[in-house]
Amino acid sequence: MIHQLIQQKFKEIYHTNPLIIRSPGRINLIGEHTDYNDGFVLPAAIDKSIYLGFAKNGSNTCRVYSMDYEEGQAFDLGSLTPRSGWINFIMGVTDQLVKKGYAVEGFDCVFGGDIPIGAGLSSSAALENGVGMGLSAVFELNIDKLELVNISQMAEHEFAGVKCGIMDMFASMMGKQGQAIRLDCRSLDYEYVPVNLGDYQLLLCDTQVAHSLADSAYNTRREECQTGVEIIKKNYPEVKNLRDVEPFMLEALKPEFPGKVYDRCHYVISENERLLKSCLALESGNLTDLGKWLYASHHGLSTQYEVSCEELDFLVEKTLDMPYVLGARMMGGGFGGCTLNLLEKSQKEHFVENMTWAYAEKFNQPLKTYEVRIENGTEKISL
Ligand code: GAF
Repeated sequence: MIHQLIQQKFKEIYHTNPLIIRSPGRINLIGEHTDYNDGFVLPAAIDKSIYLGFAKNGSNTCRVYSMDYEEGQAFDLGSLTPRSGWINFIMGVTDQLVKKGYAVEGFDCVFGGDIPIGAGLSSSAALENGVGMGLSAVFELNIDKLELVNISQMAEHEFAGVKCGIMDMFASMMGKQGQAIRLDCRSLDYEYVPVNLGDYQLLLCDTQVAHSLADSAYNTRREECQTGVEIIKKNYPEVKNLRDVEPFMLEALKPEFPGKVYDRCHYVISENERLLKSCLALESGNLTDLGKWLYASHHGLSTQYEVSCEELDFLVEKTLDMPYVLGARMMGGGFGGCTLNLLEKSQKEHFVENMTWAYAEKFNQPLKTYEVRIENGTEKISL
């Protein structure tokens, strides 16, 4: 068990017993690039997690060891400025806590886990949430979960330089076994939606690529959406964000949008509608409809929002002639990472074999597949 390895390593390096946190990655059923547009998302925490051990060390220095990178780094609470690599996520959260006036002192930490890195399963949000909850527990700060989610998001903005929405950290923190979270990213109202798939299951296909333009393109998409909102607002002052835009408003102003802005806005507005319909489909057990919305979501992400890539498109298209697959789409920010597939359980092996073979033939790259269970969010665990 990973948490036992963490405990062992902690004792070996720091000669004391840690408090242990488990913080999971996430999937998102549908509702992509809608979170920063005040829209809806439908994510869930998964059974792949980061485990973190923490203890105070009575100094002003924070010492952190990554089991996965087999590397230790340290920083002082008085000099919290961004570096590169994994330490940024830990420094970023510590920095937010300090800025908010929480009484954080020097600590020791060991972390490691089984969330595939760079696969779009939000290992960074899991790490940030784990650090927030761990430090809150060790220093008895009593920070509530929603505040921790905000802290993680700000850490990502300020230390990782990605102006991400709130979905990843929210899903990782608030997840509940067997349920997806239907989150309104404007009000942060949320409800749990049971994911009962009967004879069907979810399976992820990992392209194992992470194209380098992902971060810059993410920030550009945000700006394009904002440009759209500014234009629409002039005619419809009640509009605060794309969430408030009705399709007729977009059509009426179509000639006024520069470049790709119309397409970007059209995608976001349609994706919000697809999400609401997907929730109904899930609630009524109509998985065939759910599958259709997944395919439609991918089509929009690929052709209108343009955040897919050759590898993701290939994997989704490949499933179109597999009658036992109800739906598939790219998941997360895009430009690599995983596709989410909804398929008949009995065909899983056949599916994996076919996809692996086809992917290797086309890209000369291995394909990894992951079965995921929907699990609880970030939590303290006892050993
Ligand atoms: C990334 C971001 F971090 C999320 O906030 C979200 O925007 C997602 O891309 C796209 O839906 O995971």
